[in-house]
Amino acid sequence: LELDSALRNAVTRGEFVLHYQPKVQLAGGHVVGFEALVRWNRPGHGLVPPNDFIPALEESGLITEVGRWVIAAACEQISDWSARGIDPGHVSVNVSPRQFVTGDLERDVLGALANHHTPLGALELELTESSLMTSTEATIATLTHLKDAGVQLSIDDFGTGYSSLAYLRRFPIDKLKIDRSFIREVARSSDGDAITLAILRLGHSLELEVVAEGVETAAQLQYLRRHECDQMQGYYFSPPLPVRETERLLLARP
Ligand code: G
Ligand code: G
Ligand code: MN
Ligand code: NA
Repeated sequence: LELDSALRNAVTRGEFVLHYQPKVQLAGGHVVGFEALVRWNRPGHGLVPPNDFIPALEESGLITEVGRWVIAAACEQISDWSARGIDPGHVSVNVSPRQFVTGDLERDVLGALANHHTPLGALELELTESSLMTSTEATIATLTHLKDAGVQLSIDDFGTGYSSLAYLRRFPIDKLKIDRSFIREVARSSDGDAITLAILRLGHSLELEVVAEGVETAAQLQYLRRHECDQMQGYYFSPPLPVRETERLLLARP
């Protein structure tokens, strides 16, 4: 396939870039971190969004290699900012289930942290529920080792995957990210409210931080603040930004 062969060379040709979407603390309104989101600067095509190539990477297995690049690039960026006195808070990267199964996630992450002397606690991994459903002793060991190395762990798109919640106790998770399909319904339908409230209660009773994704309106923000959601991310505050604009935002911070 043309797409596959173009993707195969994209890492070595340095065609991937990361954009950074701010995460805002609802109490106080300051930026406390960013989600790193990959884009492909494909020659002749412009900046290609991840939905157009992540599925192909997952199918071909190339996601392991690209995922390794994403982790290393985020660690390098955190260290670069840190060396220049810029504190981004935490930076999270998305991890595909395949990186657990076929890749050596633990080695990739610990290697990148060491290579770039990344400050402890700055890297966060966003895992999906499906990664955690294929839970083996190896998954538990990997997550425990990462946690011991100061890596924060969150569950992305929470509420859209399998419904077993047992993994919340088995794994050393720090945060839940409420999927934006639920946030969209907040302040619009009572179902959306009920699910969002249930996730907030579940998260807080397990002493996890809860993050809302896809916040687009003031009404959603007010709702989330009233119900003590910890952090929010979404176009209402900012879209994902290229590095330069991310730096501008960090440097403009009071
Ligand atoms: O940035 P955007 O909203 O277009 O991202 C769309 C989807 O692509 C999201 O679900 C996001 O989790 C996923 N995505 C973005 N960057 C990465 C990445 O580095 N690795 C993986 N596995 N998924 C990513
Ligand atoms: O699945 P994941 O949470 O990783 O998806 C992140 C993606 O969501 C990014 O590609 C980003 O562009 C997109 N996104 C971020 N904020 C918003 C928002 O407020 N509304 C919508 N519709 N998408 C958003
Ligand atoms: Mn995510
Ligand atoms: Na998500």
